[in-house]
Amino acid sequence: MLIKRKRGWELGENRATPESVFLQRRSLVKAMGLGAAALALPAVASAQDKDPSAALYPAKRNDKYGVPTPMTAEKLATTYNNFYEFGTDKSIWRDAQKLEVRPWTIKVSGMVEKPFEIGIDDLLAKVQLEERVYRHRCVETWSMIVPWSGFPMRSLVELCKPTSGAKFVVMKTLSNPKVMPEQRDPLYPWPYTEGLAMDEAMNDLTFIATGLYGKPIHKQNGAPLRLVAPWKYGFKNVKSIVSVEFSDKRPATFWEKLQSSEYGFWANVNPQVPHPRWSQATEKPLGSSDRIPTLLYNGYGEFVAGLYADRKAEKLFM
Ligand SMILES: Nc1nc2c(c(=O)[nH]1)N[C@H]1C(S)=C(S)[C@@H](COP(=O)(O)O)O[C@H]1N2
Ligand SMILES: [Mo]
Repeated sequence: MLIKRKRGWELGENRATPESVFLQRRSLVKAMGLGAAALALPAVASAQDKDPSAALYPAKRNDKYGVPTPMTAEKLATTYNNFYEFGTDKSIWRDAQKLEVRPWTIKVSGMVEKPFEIGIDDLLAKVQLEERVYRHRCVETWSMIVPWSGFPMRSLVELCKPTSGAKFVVMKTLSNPKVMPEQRDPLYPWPYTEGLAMDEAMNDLTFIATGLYGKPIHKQNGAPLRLVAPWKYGFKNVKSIVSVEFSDKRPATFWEKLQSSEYGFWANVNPQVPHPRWSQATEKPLGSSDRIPTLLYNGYGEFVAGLYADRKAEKLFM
């Protein structure tokens, strides 16, 4: 049986604004007697260039779902991250460079015609890449607007050939405690697991990101592939996926296992439904000092509200 440790509050660290993080880092750098150059991102650019899929980017932009503005600076979106496998604070981007993203195999299992494995580059060769600029709303109340590259989740589902009884798709992050030190902490329900109902997975908006800012996706953002469901709180967007499983049962997800009273399966963004410990009415865009109103379904209601018409009895917004 799973031992639960009440650590849900760690995902509620909304006091650590990006500004304060940057200010702290700047004073640290100053204290160490280093110049502004130490704040630059030395390793990241070369990791992008060395990626074997680099030539596939940038992909053609699809503006069908809007092009929200203002775009978050790449430096902010790639240095302020949630990736608990590498640590519980926001500054894990440097440690995440240890993640090896080749070879990378995705295992397809469960209720499918035939289970199989596929390498990331074989998968990339089977899909049509495009760029989409999406809003991202973390449950902790920070938000960003970034250009993902990738392909519709629907293309992945079709490739997997689920059987008619499949109702949910369950996705998991790589297990590798050597590289991801927090995975040695047995009180977390590793590996990070998320899921979508089948109709959510097949929705036009649901995206698998393999690129970011016109390049292969950064390791800290979930290379080589991560989920992007922009109408849901950010924790649904499972990173560095190695397993895609189809099931007739709703999975228990990572945060739900840790703290089900605060983090549920559906997790749709709704400014009217507060988190038990803070309001969700407004959000703080990364790099901005002003709060802005949060929108129902993070502004994507026209594309996704219909998914929930027959699910009113569920806890849709937590
Ligand atoms: N495997 C894994 N996926 C994860 C997380 C995580 O800790 N581990 N954090 C989630 C949360 S809470 C958010 S807000 C987003 C953050 O994505 P970003 O770092 O690319 O902005 O990733 C989500 N996916
Ligand atoms: Mo989040």
